[in-house]
Amino acid sequence: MKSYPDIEALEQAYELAKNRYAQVGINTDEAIRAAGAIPISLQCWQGDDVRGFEGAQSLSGGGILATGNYPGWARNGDELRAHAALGFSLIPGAKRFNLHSIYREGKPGETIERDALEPEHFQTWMAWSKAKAIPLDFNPTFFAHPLAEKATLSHEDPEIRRFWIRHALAARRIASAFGENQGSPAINNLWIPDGSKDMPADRLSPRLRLKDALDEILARSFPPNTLSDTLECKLFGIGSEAYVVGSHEFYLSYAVQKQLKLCLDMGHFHPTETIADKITGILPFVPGLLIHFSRGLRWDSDHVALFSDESREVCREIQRAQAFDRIGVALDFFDASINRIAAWAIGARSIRKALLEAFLEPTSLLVAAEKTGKYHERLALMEALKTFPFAAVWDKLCLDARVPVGTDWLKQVPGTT
Ligand code: RNT
Ligand code: ZN
Repeated sequence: MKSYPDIEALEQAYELAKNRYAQVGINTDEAIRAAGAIPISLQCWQGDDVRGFEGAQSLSGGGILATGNYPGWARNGDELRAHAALGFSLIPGAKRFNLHSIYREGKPGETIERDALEPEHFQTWMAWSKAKAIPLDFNPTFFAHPLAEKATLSHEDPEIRRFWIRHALAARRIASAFGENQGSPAINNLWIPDGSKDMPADRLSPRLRLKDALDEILARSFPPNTLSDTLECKLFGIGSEAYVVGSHEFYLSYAVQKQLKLCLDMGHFHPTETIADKITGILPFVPGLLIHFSRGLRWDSDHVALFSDESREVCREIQRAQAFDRIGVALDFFDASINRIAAWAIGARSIRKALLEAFLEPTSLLVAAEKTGKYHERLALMEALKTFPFAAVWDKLCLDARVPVGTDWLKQVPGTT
């Protein structure tokens, strides 16, 4: 029996697939190149269930939750970097790594207040990023902290609010240092958990305080070639079911007014609401977007992102709008019930697959049918594309990228039989 993967058979299957796609005007070699070149930013927090290195035993506070007790979460920077490097070797195409402030490193046991964080606390990350040629992204951390129990940037106590403003500024400074280190902007994404479990009597005041806080945070300018700011909205969280200060309408309005980028997380809207259609609705009015690929199961549960209808539609929309230069692709899930390296591999490979499928779409044919009112033709082609030999092109993308084909990558994951 031939060993798997049978490279010759894969190459033959690819040649047949290439011809099939050529019949609808698609060059599969080009699609493979284009899909592989889009960076996917892997979330460091899947590696340790959002624990971080401040000494927290488990994620608590802020209304986000990693459930499960699968062994093997990374306990320090060296382990997290080693696990991430193994994950990278299983994922084809360009990659970035996305850090949260709580992943700062210091001397063992050292307390570093979040408003006193400096680029030096991320020196090891920056050296690693450079050595591996993996650019970094960043996030201030507004959860899992005693001062975050009631609220953060919208807190009514000016002292607490100021603490979080200083933290947000520190995060921008650090992200800008990343950008300088890597020679391209680091995305710094701001998400706060502020909200209310039950119906608030005053929805306005916290929003006005958040607006003022953002004004102050964003007043400081950094070279745009080092830092790119994004704001992430949310509909609800655990403990903020009735009201979230940083809602979609709030950040959308703010981003349009200040010309900032927005982050759309797939789990942050009503359970039946999807984000694909929002992309071209927002893009004409803001400089860009960041997508958090995630999978909510009945709620914003942050399950591993998959090659799902929702992910595929988002990638298709970005391709059709030719907007990859203005839209960041990032993962945001944290499943503590499965092997964490496998979670990265499953999620990132799935999104790479969705990107490839998007580049294999003969969009111009669909648009031509649309323009001439032949909607039956458009629908027929969309339906036919679903059974094109996509798998052979995906296998070829993995082969070219020298990462395992099919489920072969599982052999590399510790604890897999
Ligand atoms: C929370 C947001 C946010 C976080 C990460 C850890 O609902 O999605 O992006 O998941 O910052
Ligand atoms: Zn998110």
